[in-house]
Amino acid sequence: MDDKWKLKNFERVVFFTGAGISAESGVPTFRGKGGLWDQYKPEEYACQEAFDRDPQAVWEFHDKRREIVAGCKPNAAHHHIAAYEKEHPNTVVVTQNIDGFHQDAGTQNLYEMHGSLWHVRCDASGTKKENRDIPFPIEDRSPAGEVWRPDIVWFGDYLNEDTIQKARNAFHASDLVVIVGTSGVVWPAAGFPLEAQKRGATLIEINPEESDFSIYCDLCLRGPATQELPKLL
Ligand code: BJW
Repeated sequence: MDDKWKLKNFERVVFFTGAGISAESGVPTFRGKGGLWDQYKPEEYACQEAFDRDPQAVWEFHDKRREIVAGCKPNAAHHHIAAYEKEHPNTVVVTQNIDGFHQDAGTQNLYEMHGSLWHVRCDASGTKKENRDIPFPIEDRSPAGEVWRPDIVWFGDYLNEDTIQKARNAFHASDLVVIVGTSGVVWPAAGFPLEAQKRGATLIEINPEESDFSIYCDLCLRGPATQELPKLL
């Protein structure tokens, strides 16, 4: 690979990550063969309407996911990113993942665009708290007497405005976006690397498969994140 693509040639790097970065940890992705959406319909498990209709079923789905994630750990790709950030504090990680692996690996400058599997919230009382119980005690009630819901951005949910603004600022200030393990089909998240590119940033993709980003990228590294990421260091 040409030396010009190495991270050392850039000043402000944003890593934009998706489910693929955690695939080698053993966490299933959403789309493609063996993806979560093959087995579970998002309209039954990943939207507010489903939760209002049957919170128990939605919580059971999230309990299973908590169990899977709790049984896995960050992999070399998460650790490489955290180590790079330690050396280059300008670095920002924007993730669509809810597993918490970037924090576990030691990443500090992190925006979780789609929330966290380990937080719950109640919109009626405007409260939010960390919770790691498996299964989640659904009988617990929020200060407003409501069932707590996972603090995850489901389909049709608005993303947290503060998180979005901070993530957008990081993309706009970046000169390199490394896109790792995302299909790029979910919006508005998918728009951010493209906004960065319009402002002059280079885009590098790491993904064994083509994604919706591939045609826009300056370089595509076709392979698993744990193998391809070290090539940029
Ligand atoms: C590897 C690998 C290895 C494998 N190494 N790589 C504009 C246009 C079209 C639609 C919309 C639009 N604006 C809004 C929408 C609607 C919707 C949307 O985007 N729909 C599209 C799917 C068509 N967006 C929303 O609803 C968003 N809200 C919103 O816009 O609010 C405003 C609004 C409100 C009302 C009306 C209209 C607007 C919210 C989106 C929330 C997404 N949430 C989810 C699920 C959370 C629930 C849960 O987890 O339980 O977030 S969906 C799911 O997809 C999850 C992910 O974060 C997200 C992205 O997936 P990701 O990470 O890319 O994973 P995969 O599986 O797709 O891809 C994995 C990749 O890894 C693959 O490419 C593999 O090849 C690769 N890979 N191994 C490296 N080892």
